[in-house]
Amino acid sequence: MGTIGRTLMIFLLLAMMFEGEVCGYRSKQWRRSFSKTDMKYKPRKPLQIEANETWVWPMPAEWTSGEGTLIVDPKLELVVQGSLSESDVMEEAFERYCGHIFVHQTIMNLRLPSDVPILQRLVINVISDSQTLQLGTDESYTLTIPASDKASDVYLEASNIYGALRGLETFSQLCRFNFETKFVQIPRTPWSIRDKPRFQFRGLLIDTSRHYLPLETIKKVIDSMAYAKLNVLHWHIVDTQSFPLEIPSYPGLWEGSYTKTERYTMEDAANIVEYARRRGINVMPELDTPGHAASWGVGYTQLWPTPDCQQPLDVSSKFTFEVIGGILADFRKVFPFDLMHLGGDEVDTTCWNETEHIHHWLKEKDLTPHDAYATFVLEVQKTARKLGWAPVNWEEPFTEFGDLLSPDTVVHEWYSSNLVPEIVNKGYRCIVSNQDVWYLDHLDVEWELFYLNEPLTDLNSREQQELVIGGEVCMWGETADPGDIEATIWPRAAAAAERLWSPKYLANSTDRALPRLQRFRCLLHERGVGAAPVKNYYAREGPE
Ligand code: CP6
Repeated sequence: MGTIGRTLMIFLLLAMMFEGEVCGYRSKQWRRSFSKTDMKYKPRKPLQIEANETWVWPMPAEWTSGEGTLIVDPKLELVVQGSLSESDVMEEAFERYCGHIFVHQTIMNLRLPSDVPILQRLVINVISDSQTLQLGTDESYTLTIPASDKASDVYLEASNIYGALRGLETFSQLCRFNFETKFVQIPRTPWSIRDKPRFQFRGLLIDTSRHYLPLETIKKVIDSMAYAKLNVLHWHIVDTQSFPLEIPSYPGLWEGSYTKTERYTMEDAANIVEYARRRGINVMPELDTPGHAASWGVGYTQLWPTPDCQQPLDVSSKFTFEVIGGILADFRKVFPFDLMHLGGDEVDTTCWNETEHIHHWLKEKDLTPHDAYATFVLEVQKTARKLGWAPVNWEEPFTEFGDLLSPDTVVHEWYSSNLVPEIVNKGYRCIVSNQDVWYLDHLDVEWELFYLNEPLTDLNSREQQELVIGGEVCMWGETADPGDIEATIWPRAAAAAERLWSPKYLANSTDRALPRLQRFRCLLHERGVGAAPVKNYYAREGPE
């Protein structure tokens, strides 16, 4: 390439960088001074995808589309068929989605053209009346949108309401407001979509200990999870920094909250769980012990080895296990999900050795601090199991004393590379959260790495693969509070959401995903979620 060619290339590259983001504004973060081009209107091309592609995020398992267009009546009606005895979840969801679909259409008595078919009814056929939402609940659905010259019904079929919710999300993403006709339209009809998730566990962790998150913030996070078809909110409620939740059995515990207003009542927790259920999302609570627990001792100092050495919790004291039993029993009343996360990570046993009465106790029982760590975690697991939960632990109990864990344990990988094959080869179920690429608090990790993290890497047999129940992106709270949590989660969590929902062969190219992810980010904005730009935001390299 000659000098002219190279100059042109550089110019083009710079021009692309300055192009910035979509959604109707351009990023100016690298501009230092005024230039003449700033003073002129610069049209921007709309996002483009291939003709056989879909904008729906995450990509459905199977679809076909045509070349027609349908207008959607702003008085779209919901018809629920099948065996539902109570359809309030469906009706409420339909109202929510109408709000999204018709956000530009405040005039309900629009004069619709009389010579073309109009979509007037959304017919939802729900086969089973079960309202149970658990790990493995069927989320599949089929969505049929007729050709422009055919019947006026959209048909959505699912085995239960939760699959129907996923189908409603997909339907809402196909509807677009046309600013010329001022109608909501569905392009490329007819559509036939047959969809189901690749993994049953598609999680997002929030951490209300490092920063308190108001209920409204948590609810908005839940709303946004449903847009990306994520289905487990992993609620890391308590940690060293604060204990914000009320525990009726031990009312002193929330003395460890930051302030008296930065707290959740048990009713709040129940309210969050029900809010999430109505969006097809399970809440998996976490009680992290014996480390990450210093805030417990604000109200009950006897839980600390000593006031100067506050964790791990005192392993030698019966009271410690009474308190844990009380907390778990209280949790059980509001958290119906089958999985209970018991933490068990990052335990430093120095305090146990250095505290006289614990040191004596260890000697007496002939236990090393490491043995005591194992005993502690196993004891808490036993309590959780008695309450009907399958225990989840971070990977350390597996790497430290894996031979002692019973087979119902779910191991949550996060730290060690290449651990997943070891976990499943020992027969344990596994959740993948690789800290290098799925930790949202790592602000410098870009969406492409989130997108390309493949949970089944190096797993060849079906038995191995089926033990990986899914994955989870983690929004640890040290680096984000209500002011920036949405922009820290989105759009990168969406990249992982497509990896966890869509078939692998459809979700393997970031080039292909890019315009679709940019469009999904616009959709988040349209729905009031403050997602960060897809490009350029985290990697602030740019020209000087
Ligand atoms: N808190 C708890 C944390 C982390 C973990 N557990 C954590 C560790 C390392 C990184 C990010 C988060 N903040 N309770 C580890 C599972 Cl890089």
